[in-house]
Amino acid sequence: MAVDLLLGLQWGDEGKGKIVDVLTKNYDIIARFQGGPNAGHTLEFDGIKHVLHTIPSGIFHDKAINLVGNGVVIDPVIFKKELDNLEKFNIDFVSKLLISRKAHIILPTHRLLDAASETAKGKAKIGSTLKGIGPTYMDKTGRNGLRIGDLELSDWKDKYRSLANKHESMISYYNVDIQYSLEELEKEFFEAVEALKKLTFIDSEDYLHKAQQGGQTILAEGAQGSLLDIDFGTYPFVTSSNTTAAGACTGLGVAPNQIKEVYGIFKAYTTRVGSGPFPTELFDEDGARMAKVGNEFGATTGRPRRCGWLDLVALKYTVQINGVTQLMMMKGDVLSGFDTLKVCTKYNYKGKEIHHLPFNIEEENVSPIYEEVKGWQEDLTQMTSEDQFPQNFSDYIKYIEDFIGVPISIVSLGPDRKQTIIRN
Ligand code: 2SA
Ligand code: MG
Repeated sequence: MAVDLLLGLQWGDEGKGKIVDVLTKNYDIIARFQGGPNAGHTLEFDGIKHVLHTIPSGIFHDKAINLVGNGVVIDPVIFKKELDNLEKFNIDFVSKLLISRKAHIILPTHRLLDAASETAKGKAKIGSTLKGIGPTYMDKTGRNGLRIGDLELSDWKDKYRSLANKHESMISYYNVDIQYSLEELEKEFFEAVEALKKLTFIDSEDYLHKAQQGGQTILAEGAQGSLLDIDFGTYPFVTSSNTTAAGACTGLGVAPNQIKEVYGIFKAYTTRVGSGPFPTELFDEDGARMAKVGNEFGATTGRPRRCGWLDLVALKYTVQINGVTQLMMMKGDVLSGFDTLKVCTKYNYKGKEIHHLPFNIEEENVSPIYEEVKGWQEDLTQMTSEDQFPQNFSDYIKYIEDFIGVPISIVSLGPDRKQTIIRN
């Protein structure tokens, strides 16, 4: 049996959580492969909105197993809060939530280091979510990290202590004013670790291999977006993991030839939260309108998201890198009411027209070249089938499909599960 893969094609917040929730009925296992509590995956059904950070978005379904893969970084404190929240909704997570022993742990001092590094950078800050993501992945690749499986060993606290001590000296190296009480942070951390230990830790690559051999279906769930990928994103304004398709292989132990469908999710416009280049960003009323109608605020930090027109140059790039087989377009409903829409189809790069993302994508080098398409006025949010779409909306979909060369198989017209139109 094959593994299908779902990931974001822009700078995150494309709506991955919602679509995973919609697709979960087709899968036995939902597996998160990278990122950590920097993610905010929003799901809405029965009039209630849920935000997940580390737990896979299939958790609200009765049957599916939800696996946190080895590529994920886990903050026990935030994880416990997520579990407490699920408990309120009577979700029996103990029976259907598994954690890879090889996943790395975010220490309280990782969070402090993230804050110290960002403060020291000043204006050049990444705009990180301050969840300790960068420092935790640094310890992973630096071969110093503490892993979930370590919690099963008797000496894990010694390992914890020596790492935390090292972090404390690194924090003082930054020489910035960070106020904290490590004692309080550690109390919360150790309590949360005990809560986490009630869950099942597994050798997840072996589990997934056997599940596949037994004919089970697996959906790999990505976090953030491809333009935040550590290798292929707008470096250094990126996150610290591979958010692209390759990340599913390393973050779950799934072989490339086992991946079948690659679902790529994008918004009908573009958003970005945090710093970094964004060629189609709008600073005018149009952008403000997208932010307002689209309710564009970070699901983890509450920060306002920057908004702009759809960037097809960037989208084509991420479709290629990921080998996307099906596109899913989100939030087309937010664009209702514009007379014309702009779509970026190439860049002006230092005076030359180019069709790809250059190494140096800073604002001063790159400006978008747009084509205009007709907008539509109708409210799309109540539509239940494609034949109700206004012609100009259908034309917008067709325009994107033709440009990218991949079909759009799902059109989402609102945050609720029900506002989802499957096209094939
Ligand atoms: P980090 O915290 O080290 O991973 O931050 C590095 C950059 O990655 C961006 N990033 C994100 N961008 C969009 N959505 C994310 N998740 C939350 C959400 C973000 C929030 O769903 O809204 O609530 O602010 C996410 N996580 C990381 C981040 O902004 C930095 O640019
Ligand atoms: Mg999000």
